[in-house]
Amino acid sequence: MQTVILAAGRGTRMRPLTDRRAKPMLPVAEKPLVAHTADAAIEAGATSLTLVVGYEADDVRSYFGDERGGVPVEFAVQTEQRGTADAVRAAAATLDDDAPFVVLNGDALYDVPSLAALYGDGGTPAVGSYSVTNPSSYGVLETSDDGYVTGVVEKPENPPSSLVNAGAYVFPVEAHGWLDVAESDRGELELTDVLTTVCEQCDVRGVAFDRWLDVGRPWELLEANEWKLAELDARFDSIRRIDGDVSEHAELHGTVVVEAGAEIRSGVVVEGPVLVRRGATIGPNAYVRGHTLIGEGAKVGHAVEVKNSVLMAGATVGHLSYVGDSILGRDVNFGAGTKVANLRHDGEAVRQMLKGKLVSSGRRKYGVVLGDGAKTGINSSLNAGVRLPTDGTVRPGETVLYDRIGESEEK
Ligand code: TTP
Repeated sequence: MQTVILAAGRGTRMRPLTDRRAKPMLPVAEKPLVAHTADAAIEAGATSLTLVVGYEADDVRSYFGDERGGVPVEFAVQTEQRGTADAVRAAAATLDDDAPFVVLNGDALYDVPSLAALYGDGGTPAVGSYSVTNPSSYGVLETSDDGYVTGVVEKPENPPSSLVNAGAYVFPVEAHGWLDVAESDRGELELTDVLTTVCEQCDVRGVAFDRWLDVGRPWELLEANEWKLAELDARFDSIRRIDGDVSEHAELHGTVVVEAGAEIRSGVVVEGPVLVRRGATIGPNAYVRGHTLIGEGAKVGHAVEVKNSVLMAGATVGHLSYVGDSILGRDVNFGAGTKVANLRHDGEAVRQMLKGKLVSSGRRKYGVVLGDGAKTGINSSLNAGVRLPTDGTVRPGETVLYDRIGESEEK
C-alpha cells in the first residue's frame, strides 16, 4: 500500500539536538530514526513511500534518494509546519487518488508484526493503538462494543480507554477529500481531525500494537536506542560482528558490533549491546557498557566509562570521564575529568526543562543532553537532566546544576 511518512516537523521538544538536523534524522543504532520507520513499513507491506519533508529537509532527501528496499521513494515539501493534516495534504499529489493510503509518523518506532497487521486487511480503514498506563498524556481512542474505533480525544482528564493513538493509519480513498480541516485550539491542522471524520464515515479497525515508541523528547532517543541496540544481533545476524580492529587485550561481552575502520584498543572492556561505528576509537583502558552507540569517528579515551548513552559522530570524551544515560551531540568535546550525574539523591525520576517547564523523564537514571559542538572544561560536573546548547561551553572546574538552554533556543 502507498505510504506517507511525516518527517517535516521542527522537533522543538528535542532541542538542542534538532538545532541543526531534522528529528527523524537523529541516530538510532546503525541508521536514522526515520529509516527504522521506513524499513519496518516496507517489510510490513508499503509499496511506495512519500516522505513529507520541511525543516532541515536536505539531510532526509540525500539519505533516502529515490529508492529504498526495492520501493520507490518520493518527497513532498511542506513549506510551513502547519500541522500533520497539512503535511499529508502536501503529500497528496504523490498519491494515487483511487487507492487507500497509510500514514505513519516519521519520529516513531514501530515493530514489524504490528505494522503488518495494520497493512494486512486489504486497505480497510484502521488506526494503530498502543496500551499505556498514563493515557491522559496522549490522544486516547474511543472504541465501540464491537471493537471499532469511534473517535479520538486529546489528553483527556478521564480517558475513555488505555489505548492511545500510535500515529499509524490506513485512510480510505475518500479521505483525500477530508484533509482540509479547521485549525485546532493549539493553532495546527491536525490529522486526528481527519481521523475523526474517517471514524464518523467508516468502520475503523483498531489494531493493537505490541510495541511503539514516540520519540519526541530527548530521553526518548535513549529509549529508541535501547530498543534498537537490543535487537542488533538480529539485524547483524551475529552477537559479535567485528569488521574493525579489536586488540587481543580487549574484552567484549554480549552483543558488540564494531564497524570497519573502528578501533578498540588494549585494556578496553565492552559490555553489549554496543555499536561502534566506523572511524570511532575506544581506549586504551576504557569501559563501555550496554545500550551505547559510539558514533562515526567518536573517541572514548583512557579511563573513561560510558554507559547507556549516545555519542554522535565526532564526539570526544578523551580522558578520565564518566558519561551515563546521556546524549552527546556531534563533535561535543569533554575536557579531562568531566563527570555526568545521572541519579538524584532522592531516587525520584530525573526532570528536564522542556519549552520552559520542568518535565519528568520518568527515568531514575538520566544524565545530560549536549547540543552539537558543546565543550566542557577540565574537571567540570554536569548535573542530571541538564542540557547544554549547541556550541555551548562550560568553564574548567565548573559545576552545571541547571539547564542552559535559553528561551529563544527553545523555539
Ligand atoms: P510532532 O511530534 O507533533 O511535531 P514535531 O516533530 O515538530 O515536534 P515538536 O512538537 O517537538 O515541535 O509531529 C508528529 C509527526 O508529524 C512528526 O513525525 C513530525 C510530523 N510533522 C510534520 O510533518 N509536519 C508538521 O507540520 C508537524 C507539526 C509535524
